Amino acid sequence: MSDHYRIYGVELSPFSVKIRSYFRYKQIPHEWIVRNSETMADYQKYAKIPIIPLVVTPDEKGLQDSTPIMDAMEALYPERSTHPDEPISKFVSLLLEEFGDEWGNKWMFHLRWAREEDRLSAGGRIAATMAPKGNEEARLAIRKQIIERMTGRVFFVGSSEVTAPQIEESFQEAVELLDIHFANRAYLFGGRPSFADFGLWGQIYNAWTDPTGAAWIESSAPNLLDWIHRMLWPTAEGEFESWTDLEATLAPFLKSQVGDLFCPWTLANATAMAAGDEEFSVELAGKTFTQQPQKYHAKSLIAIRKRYAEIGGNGELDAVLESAGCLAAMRG
Ligand SMILES: N[C@@H](CCC(=O)N[C@@H](CS)C(=O)NCC(=O)O)C(=O)O
Repeated sequence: MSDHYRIYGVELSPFSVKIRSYFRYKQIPHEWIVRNSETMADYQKYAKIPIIPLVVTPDEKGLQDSTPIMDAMEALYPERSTHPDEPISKFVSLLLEEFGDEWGNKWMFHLRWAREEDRLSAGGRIAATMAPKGNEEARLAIRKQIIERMTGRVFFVGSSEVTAPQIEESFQEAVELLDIHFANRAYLFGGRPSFADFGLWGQIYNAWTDPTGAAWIESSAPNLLDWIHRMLWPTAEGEFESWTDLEATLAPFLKSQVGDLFCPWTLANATAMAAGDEEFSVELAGKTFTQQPQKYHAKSLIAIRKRYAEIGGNGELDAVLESAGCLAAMRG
């Protein structure tokens, strides 16, 4: 039995850095292990599916899937809770975490692989962690392979010539709204990080490590940039704020991103999955968004609905979700 957790991940994996930041904030003893050719055999001993992050517990159990990992750790390490006490904020935080993982991942994936300079940057950095040290030829060959594989996969997250402007507008609007929200607070729900911070940050931080995402954020969003830096090593700087204090600047983000885009998208995705459709189209803020269904999202929609159902009726929360356009999706 070891005395610490092991996190297998890579810097360019948004879900991996999400979990690393969470462990750092919770002060859970852990070791960050880059998954590469040297550590692959160990990784494979514990990973049930070929995704990162993989957390190996002190008693040698492999855990995967970032949200259930945080749930499990939150139960074991309740100190420095990452759930606001107040019910509205608590649920909105869970919903924003789900949004970050699922819609935020479209921003990140699209921005990383849509343009040549971003591909070369990300492909080059991934190749550098995989190629033998000092072997430039091997690095370039791996970079080429990665870029070919990943650009062939962008349609998995709905990125195409048609949806590119929609994904980019969503990202730019999110950057603008979050920058306003962070003008006078350290984290999304006040003075300490919540589930929502970890979910959104993994994606936005990764987008910021790429040239296009960095240029867009750094040219216009200094408060968001501070949060990106802060979330690498998050600390408690104060208490959670009440929803009444957060609402003025967080509700517009909830409506324009979650209510107007993510909720109708995830509902259409679930319907298409259930019908076995190969492709679906949905109107998002007046524009048609077309992609093939994504299996995992149908599963995570069920999980967030379960969290909503567990609350068992809260009129104030329902009013917030209704005015943001999110209530119908949570009720199913
Ligand atoms: N739902 C999973 C998603 C994890 C995921 O998609 N990980 C990506 C990297 S960010 C992955 O492992 N892709 C395959 C690979 O890199 O081998 C979670 O929350 O952990």
